[in-house]
Amino acid sequence: MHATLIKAATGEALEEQEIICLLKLEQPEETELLFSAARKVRERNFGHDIFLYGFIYFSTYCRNDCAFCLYRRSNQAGKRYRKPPAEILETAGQLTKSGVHLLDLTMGEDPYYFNENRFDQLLSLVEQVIKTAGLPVMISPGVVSHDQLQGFHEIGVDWYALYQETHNRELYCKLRLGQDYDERLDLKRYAHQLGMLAEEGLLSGIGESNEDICHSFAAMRELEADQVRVMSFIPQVGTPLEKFHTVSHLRELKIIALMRLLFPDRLIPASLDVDGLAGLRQRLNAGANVVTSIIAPRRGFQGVSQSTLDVDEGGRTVSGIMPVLKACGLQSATAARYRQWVDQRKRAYIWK
Ligand code: SAM
Ligand code: MD0
Ligand code: SF4
Repeated sequence: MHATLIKAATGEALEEQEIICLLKLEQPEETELLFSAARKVRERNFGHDIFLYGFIYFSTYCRNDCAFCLYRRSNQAGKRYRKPPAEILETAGQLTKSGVHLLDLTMGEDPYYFNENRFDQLLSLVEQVIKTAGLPVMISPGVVSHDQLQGFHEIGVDWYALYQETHNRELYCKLRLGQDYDERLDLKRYAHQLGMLAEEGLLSGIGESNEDICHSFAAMRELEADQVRVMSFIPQVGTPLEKFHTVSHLRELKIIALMRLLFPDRLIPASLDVDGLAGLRQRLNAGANVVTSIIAPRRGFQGVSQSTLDVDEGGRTVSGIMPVLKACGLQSATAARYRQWVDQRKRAYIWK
């Protein structure tokens, strides 16, 4: 294992068998070696800087029926809301003032906005957020048409987030019911063609094998995803996977560390949406360099997999997470540093 970690830390490619060995580590002394190698690689590429993402889940209506999601169309238990533009803008301002570096505008595939005549309303809303906040923006709207994605690009959206969850087609079909695998993957390639950055993401503990994870790493490499994430599956009330026997979240931590070793200069989130504030430290210690799912408290905005955990208590705010960053020997980057990272990465696509 030592030899594999040294190999990885010096930037040498790992064989599938070596990745699988690392995924199988269970002993704390061993996993700690993996995490500390990942931290070294993060420090070499990003120093002590951590980027912070504000999360605005502005509509929880969705036309899809993903097996894992609280907000799937058929689930009566998911709380539905569609926030009015004024409230979204106000929240964007509040998050910006609090010190986040990016705003992630997320929605279910809300039929209201997906109605062709209303897509312009969505574009103008996002444009207003960009203008008022003056921060880089990510959109997570689900599957849109090429023209619609181009529309987002033209108004100045920097990032397109769209997670495959798995690159095992059979498992994908059981998770994203009735949704085309290739269409979803191709849209991320199209984002790059437009000159936007793309985020790819995985679920862990949802029945995937270690080989599936290796295959996902290869797919992420091929896609040249700019940000790569993994989140432990959290079973949701009222869904077909409500009683699913999931696994320890240690698996997510090992995948984060492996992502850091395999994609040293990319962004890797530590999401507050899995284990809340209590789970932040271990994710940063595994090599993540972005804190995501920072949510404005007491405004009725929700998370995705932990829809309410720590939100109103203020645990998912910039001031709430600062002590954890500090305890890990890390600091919040400057907004200029984040903008610079985004611009430099985007230049790579313009010249392709
Ligand atoms: N509706 C859009 C879509 O699905 O692309 C945007 C929402 S997207 C940010 C929701 C993501 O949260 C999913 O792609 C999945 O990775 C994650 N997620 C949803 N439900 C989850 C759960 N129960 N446990 C863990 N992650 C979950
Ligand atoms: C997060 N709850 O960062 C958010 C969400 C969507 N782009 C991100 C899954 O954890
Ligand atoms: Fe809809 Fe996204 Fe949830 Fe799937 S994951 S049901 S597309 S909100």
